[in-house]
Amino acid sequence: MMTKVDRRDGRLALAHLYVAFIALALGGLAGLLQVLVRSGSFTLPANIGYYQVLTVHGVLLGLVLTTFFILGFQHAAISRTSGTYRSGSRKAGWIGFWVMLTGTAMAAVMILLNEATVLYTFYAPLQAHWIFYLGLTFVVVGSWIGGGAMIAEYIHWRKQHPGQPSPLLTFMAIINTVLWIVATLGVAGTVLFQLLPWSLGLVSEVDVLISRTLFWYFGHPLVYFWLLPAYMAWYVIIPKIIGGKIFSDSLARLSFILFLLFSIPVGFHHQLVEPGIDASWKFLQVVLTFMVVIPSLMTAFSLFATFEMYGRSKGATGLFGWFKKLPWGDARFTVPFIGMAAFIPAGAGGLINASNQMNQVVHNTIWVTGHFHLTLATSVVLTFFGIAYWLVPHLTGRVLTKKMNKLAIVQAVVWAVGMSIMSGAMHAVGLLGAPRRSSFSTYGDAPQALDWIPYQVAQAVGGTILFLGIILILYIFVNLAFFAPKGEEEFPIGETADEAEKTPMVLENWEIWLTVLAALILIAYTVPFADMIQNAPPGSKGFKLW
Ligand code: CU1
Repeated sequence: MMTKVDRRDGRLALAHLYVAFIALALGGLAGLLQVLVRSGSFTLPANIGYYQVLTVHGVLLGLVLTTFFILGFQHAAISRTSGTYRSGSRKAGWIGFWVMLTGTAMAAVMILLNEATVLYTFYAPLQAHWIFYLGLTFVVVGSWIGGGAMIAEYIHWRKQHPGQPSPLLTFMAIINTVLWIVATLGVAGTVLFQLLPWSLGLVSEVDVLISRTLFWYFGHPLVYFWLLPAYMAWYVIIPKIIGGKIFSDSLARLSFILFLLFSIPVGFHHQLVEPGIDASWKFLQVVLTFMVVIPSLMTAFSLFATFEMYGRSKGATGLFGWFKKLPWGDARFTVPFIGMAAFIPAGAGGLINASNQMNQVVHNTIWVTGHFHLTLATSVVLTFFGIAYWLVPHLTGRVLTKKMNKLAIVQAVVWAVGMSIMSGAMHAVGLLGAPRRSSFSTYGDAPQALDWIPYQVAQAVGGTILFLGIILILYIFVNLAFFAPKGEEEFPIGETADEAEKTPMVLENWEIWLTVLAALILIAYTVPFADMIQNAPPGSKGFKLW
């Protein structure tokens, strides 16, 4: 196995990371503007609209930062664990990158021109300029090309090593790529067959229920697409950083397979209050949603087993003695660990959102925003930062200095404090009924609005602290990319514990898992989707192709 990512593959990965961090800078600024507006004491200059800024923030951070970072990380991870890319795959990786970047630029220009102020979920009947939808299509297609390169390298490795399980990190990246490709079929469907023709004026109506259903077929697995790379770091990289071992290769693979199976056929839990979907289908999908508890608990168990095994090997005694033995001074561990800790309240909130009854309380309130600022904007993003602290210098041939390491830990603490305040306030005022996505100017006359003000101010305080955190991470990123001293930074890959069972090959049998996946999707969606088409409201032509 290579211990260093090939220079040429490294450049491909780095290109993705540069775009991701530029998106973080601009999207973070947009986030700051939003909380300031919501505090009620700030107005946007130059006729910039609140919802426009909201769109910039959501698209840049939710879609651009994540997709580019993840593809860059996965390219590097596959090259590191399965060997240097063949030139065809690397070329495909670059084509994918440029297609995605072109699409991003198209969408960004339209958002900046205020021609695509449709939020990052771009639900109909909000309508954007067709160039925005075409740009999104480019982003998705580009990601398929990049993902195709990853799959090609994986297939090549399997052919070269018959009968052997693939490297764990490669396997995980491939699961995430498959999840992404299957999930994006939904968003590609609504964009290509509904939103794009509609924005071009080729059709006069869009069936909103169908477009939302296709969106959420994609939207829920989207969050797992964000989460799984963080899990890759927790399962495979953190054990090596702390000097321990991966608890079980098989358990890690099985949990990733379960995440793939249970993240896609569940989009209805975002549509629980929507008419036009029979309650029994919503019930089935909610049950499938809750299945995700199984791999989640497997993951938590596995990670803490690694921590405990390591601590005990260092002589820790008692129930929690191992906790003190962990390398708290190492940003590569501590930053993702804070992310992991945030996942405990984040997961609990997710159970509330997905529960039909409790969802009624929080639906479309700013609680939901608070929720995904714990999941995506804390657990995932802090883990991504933790990855960047070794990945960027590894790829640029530099090192993470003691000083930057310390600053990275400060950054994570600033982030945790800012997010606790902002997300905490969002959760709390959401329970009081404050709507998500709205600004004070739109609900200021509501009788409850006055009660919400202190929470909006708290959001602004937390958001401002978070913006400070963004300045810190950008400073560290630029240092690691361009200024840190030259040297060798390790790309850590954990080894499996000696006591772990041998990995059974059934875990790598794609025929089985893809069949189960297809069956689950068909069971969960065929009948309700057919219902939507047959019972499309008069005047709506439903899904144009049908
Ligand atoms: Cu969801």
